[in-house]
Amino acid sequence: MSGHDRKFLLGLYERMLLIREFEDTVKFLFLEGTMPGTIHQCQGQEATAVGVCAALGADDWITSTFRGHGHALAKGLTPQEMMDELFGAETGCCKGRGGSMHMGNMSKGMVPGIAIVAGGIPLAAGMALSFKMENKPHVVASFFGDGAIAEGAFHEGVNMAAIWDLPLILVCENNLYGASTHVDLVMKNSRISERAKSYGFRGETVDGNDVLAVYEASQRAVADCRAGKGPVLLELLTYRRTGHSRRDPCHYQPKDEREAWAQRDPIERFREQAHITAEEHELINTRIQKMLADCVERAKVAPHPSVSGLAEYVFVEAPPRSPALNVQNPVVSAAGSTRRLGIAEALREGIAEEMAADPRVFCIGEDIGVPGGWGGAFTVTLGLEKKYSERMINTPIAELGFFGLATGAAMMGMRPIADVQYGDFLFLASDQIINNAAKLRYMSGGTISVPLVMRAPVGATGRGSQHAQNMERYFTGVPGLKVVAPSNAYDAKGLLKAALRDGNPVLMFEHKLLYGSKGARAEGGAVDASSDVPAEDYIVPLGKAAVRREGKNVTVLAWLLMVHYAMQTADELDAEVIDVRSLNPIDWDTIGASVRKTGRAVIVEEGPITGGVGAEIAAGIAERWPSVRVTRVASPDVPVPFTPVLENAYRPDANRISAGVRQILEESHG
Ligand SMILES: Cc1ncc(C[n+]2csc(CCOP(=O)(O)OP(=O)(O)O)c2C)c(N)n1
Repeated sequence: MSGHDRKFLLGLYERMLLIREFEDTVKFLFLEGTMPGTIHQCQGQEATAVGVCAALGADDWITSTFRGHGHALAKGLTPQEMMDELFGAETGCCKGRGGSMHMGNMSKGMVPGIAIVAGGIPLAAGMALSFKMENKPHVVASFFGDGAIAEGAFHEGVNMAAIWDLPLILVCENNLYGASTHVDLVMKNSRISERAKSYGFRGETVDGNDVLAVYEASQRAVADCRAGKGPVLLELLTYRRTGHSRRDPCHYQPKDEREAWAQRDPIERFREQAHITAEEHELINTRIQKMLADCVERAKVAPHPSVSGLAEYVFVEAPPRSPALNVQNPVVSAAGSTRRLGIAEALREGIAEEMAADPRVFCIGEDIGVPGGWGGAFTVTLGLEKKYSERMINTPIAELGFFGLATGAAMMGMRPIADVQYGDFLFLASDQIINNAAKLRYMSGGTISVPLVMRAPVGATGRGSQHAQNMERYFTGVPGLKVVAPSNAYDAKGLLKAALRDGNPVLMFEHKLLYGSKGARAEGGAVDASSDVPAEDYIVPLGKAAVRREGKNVTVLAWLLMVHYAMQTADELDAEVIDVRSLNPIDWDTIGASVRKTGRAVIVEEGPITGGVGAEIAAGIAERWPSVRVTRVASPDVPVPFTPVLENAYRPDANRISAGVRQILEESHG
């Protein structure tokens, strides 16, 4: 015990005992049927949580998992705010929106638990990235189980932490089991710490049931991180003395193994090691029992959220950072200082302006920021590294990982712009986008905001099935995520700026055929998406559609490339063309004003008809204005073909739109 004062040792003991007693109390309440939901407990693993957190300062952070009660108590959350949360009360640490698997409190340096195995690791790396970029001395300790090692999120997050020497402590609680599966069944090399070497940093295996050994290893790791030496992997050997969750009887844990680990119980061992006397134990234990009994009594009667608050905390309401023109349609500015720009140029200009105005804005993605490199797959960020080399983060090919890093950095107040080379790769990133970026605000009871802008090129352009999908269908219905899809340069720049200032995760889809500097040629018709772009600051507000052409016969609703094709048919049939451009939220006011006037709506979508955004718009119109006749023109339900003859047959064009419009006109006249 040399070097540690008595108060510190008693503090470690009390914290470990509190975790054990808290968990036993919760287990009883749960089995009794008093407590809702499910629980994943940590009896037997108290030394890992307490040892690591004792080495962290108040300004350091942790991320945790579904098994986070111990981490939370060790990081300083009160048993009361946690018990209230477990009972689903408004007074809980996440206002009852998180529950057992998402325990956390941002004001105490703990992100709500991430219940997707390994999902917290890229997030933690992103938090560490933000500290490095902002020269803050904080470190992040990311707790995860041995099961996380097999996930791509582990590899991708750890690799990026290594490349950029991020202040991240990777805390693997190796309790020998992932659910009911023993580590030896899922790892050829079950010495987890050895993986660190292959990434180029230090790893250590530590007796995770020895709280002082954990504390000292964590201190070394914190020192390395603060000295800028990059991440450290701590493999803490421990054992779960309870079921994986709920009523798991642990039949897969052999009796002799259980007994051997019971001999090494972290609390019993430390009591002997630190010579905790019976009187000291009694004093501490009595205090804990009383506190927990009081907590339970209070939690049982704590107020539950009002049902009217169901939709609270989905989005943050952020004031715009600066005054803006707020113009909906392309205009020549008062000063007359517009230029004709293509979408790629306009986006580049918008990003550069926002980077100049706000040091928190940075770009993260593949093949960006490399001198002589591509500037992303479609040149949008070309050359920005000349002025902003520190804020152009070129990543490995790791979409799940870097969208997670971007989310973590955004959560810490940065303003990342993450881009994928092709929208199709969003499937890889979708866990971080949908489960983390879009949900963290809600799960945390409104204490987190994720001001993250994401950009993704979409559209069928001669690249076959895996570089061509219109991905907006998959992301439009995600609560907590805004989605935009501009059809011209003015909108692209204005929406990007609005997104950056919005304070919420915003995903922008861009059509590959529309990037071209002064308009591009698509098969099936000339398309020029360039437009007059003012030199001065402006935004295009999120959630607003634009009427591109007024007409009286029928309303044609489209976005991205389809707006241009719809416009090619509009004169002939006197159609009103609405550029939907904000897919979530949808601007029902503008749509309603038009369809009430025309009585007919044709929704045009590039992408398979079944389950598309068009289906959502059609349903929305039918519910709100039942007398309006609605139909859709969309791609058939097939993967995007390569050969031009089939690709052109796949994607709606002006002829098909015109046929769709004629049909609805004939039907309603007939
Ligand atoms: C991505 C993902 N796959 C599966 C699950 C279901 N699941 C929850 S916990 C768990 C086992 C995790 O084991 P480990 O990472 O070792 O953590 P421990 O339970 O030992 O704390 C599984 C498979 C999940 N939550 N997330």
